[in-house]
Amino acid sequence: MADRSPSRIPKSVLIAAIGLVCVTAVMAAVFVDPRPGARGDRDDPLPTAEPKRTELDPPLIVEEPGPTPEGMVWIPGGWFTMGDARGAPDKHPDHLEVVPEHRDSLHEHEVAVDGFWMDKTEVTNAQFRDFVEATGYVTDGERPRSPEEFAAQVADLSQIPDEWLEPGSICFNPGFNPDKVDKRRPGWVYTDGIWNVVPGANWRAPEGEGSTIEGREDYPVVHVSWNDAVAYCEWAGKRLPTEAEWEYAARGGLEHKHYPWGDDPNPGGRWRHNIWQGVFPFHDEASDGFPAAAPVASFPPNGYGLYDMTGNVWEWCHDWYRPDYYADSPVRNPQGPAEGLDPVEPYNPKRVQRGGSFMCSDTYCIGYSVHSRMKGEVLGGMFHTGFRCVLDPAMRDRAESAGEADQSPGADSSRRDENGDEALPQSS
Ligand SMILES: [Ca+2]
Ligand SMILES: [Ca+2]
Repeated sequence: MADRSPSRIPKSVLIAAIGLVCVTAVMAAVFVDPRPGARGDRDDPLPTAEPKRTELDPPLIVEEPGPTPEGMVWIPGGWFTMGDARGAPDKHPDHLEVVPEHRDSLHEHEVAVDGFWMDKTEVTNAQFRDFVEATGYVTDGERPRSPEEFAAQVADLSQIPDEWLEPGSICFNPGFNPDKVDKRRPGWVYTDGIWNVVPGANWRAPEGEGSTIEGREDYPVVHVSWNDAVAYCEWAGKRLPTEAEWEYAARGGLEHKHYPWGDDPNPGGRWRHNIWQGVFPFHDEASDGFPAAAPVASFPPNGYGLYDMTGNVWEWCHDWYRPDYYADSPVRNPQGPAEGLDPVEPYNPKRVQRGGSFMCSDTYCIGYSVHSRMKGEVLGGMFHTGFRCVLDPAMRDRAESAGEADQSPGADSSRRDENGDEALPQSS
């Protein structure tokens, strides 16, 4: 069923797909940013953020408060400028029109983040397999859907095609017809056969039935929904990073740079992350050595010792997505808005994703800047979407005080608030 007509793919699923690869002019037509200068004219950039870094009470957590957990690094707390008024570094002059999420991140603002530990790498297939074997967890892509799960997206549930309800996930369709791709037409990436829902595709079978993760144990796990990622984090005694934590960590201690290492996309002619070289979606030159996902840590780490913060696979964040969040977010430990709002699908709230993937090219998506924002449907996994976890000192303190009786992974249920969301550092 890999040749399924794109028009039969659930719209919400497709939007999740496109959101990850790049978004369309259709979206830009729907969402017009009201902020002065927000259209991103390179001759009229937004002003950079005024320094507003003050002493905080209590002071930011900077020093590592205990031993470093295995597989993680300590990210010392500090201030940083979130966003980048320069916009994404690309070869696509209209990218702000076709990828409206990039417009959000033009709004530079000063943010303070308390220190935390972060996984050095994206969560791997081997790590996720340990979780599944220990818990029997079934991912969203592996289970049948009920029609009611589409209630927010479809007016008449009786009209839902049967295949929408089958287990499966979204993959790139290498067999798409390039003659039918018309980039001048709004919405081309939705409907030109570039993506397919592949029955049987899931984290165990990334390319669908018959494929396997055998031999790919150190590759990032993919086809995981936001819910799947949160379930793993809970089992591991960790949580997803907030969007601010993710960007702060991705910058590796640098300020006002596009990439974790600086502003040069490939210093000395050597690629430093796994993206798409060439014109998307027609030809990936793979001059970084990888035409698809790469084993984690195949490229040098950033200044904090983190690998693949940009490129390889997209990474889920804790936060709900709203395009206007940067304009009025807390200064310290922002945790995202209380509710998600995707202006393209206001009935279908999304969570934030960061870092771009091996499918992102400088001719279209540019999701691999440290400041680029993206969104994804909570239940939707994809073949280029994964995650990594963080742990903060308060979580570990709680786990240690509660863990005298039970130190098994996932024993710290005290991290959840009354809404079932993870308890995060104090925001102000
Ligand atoms: Ca590549
Ligand atoms: Ca990544």
